[in-house]
Amino acid sequence: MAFELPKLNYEYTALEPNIDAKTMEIHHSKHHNAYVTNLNLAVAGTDLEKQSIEEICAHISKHPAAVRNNGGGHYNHSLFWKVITPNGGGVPTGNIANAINTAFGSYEKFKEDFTKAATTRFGSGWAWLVVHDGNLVVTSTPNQDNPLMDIADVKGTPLLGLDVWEHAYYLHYQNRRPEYIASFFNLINWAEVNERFAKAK
Ligand code: MN3
Repeated sequence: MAFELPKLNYEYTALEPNIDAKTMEIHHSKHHNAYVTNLNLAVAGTDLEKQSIEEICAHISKHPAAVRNNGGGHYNHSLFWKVITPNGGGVPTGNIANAINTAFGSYEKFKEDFTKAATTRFGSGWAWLVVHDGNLVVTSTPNQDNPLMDIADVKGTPLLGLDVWEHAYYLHYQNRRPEYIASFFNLINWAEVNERFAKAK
């Protein structure tokens, strides 16, 4: 198979109480798994089988909707599992801390902007911190789109992404998306974000 469901670096229970074990299990083993299965079906027998998911996203306007939806779903979730971690959160460290201060004025202002992007994304989608033309920018995308895609309003290299589909929080938080977003800041893996930032520059 061209694409595979990545293993998590932690147990489904490890992000409690911020994200409950049942949500993690269903989100990873059912939702993400379905994006991988359907992406593989959509690319089977085409030259997309040999492309990386990043390359596929970069030219997404040329591909069928099944590739856009499931390819985006695979890329987005693969990033999401890595940018959250048990014992994560707190203020950023390393180069990303300075870059956030330069771009947003302070970590608190970044948090406010990111929270607003995640809260106001109507329906299903994602909030992002990206490198766009050398600058850090907060943006959001609908459905399983992402800033790597040539159709994105704000294009860039994703450093941090938050899934705000109801399947990401509804079991525990029901309609309380803002509480789920607040909990995300307890989980951010700043070491991972720094690694992505170093490669994006
Ligand atoms: Mn999801």
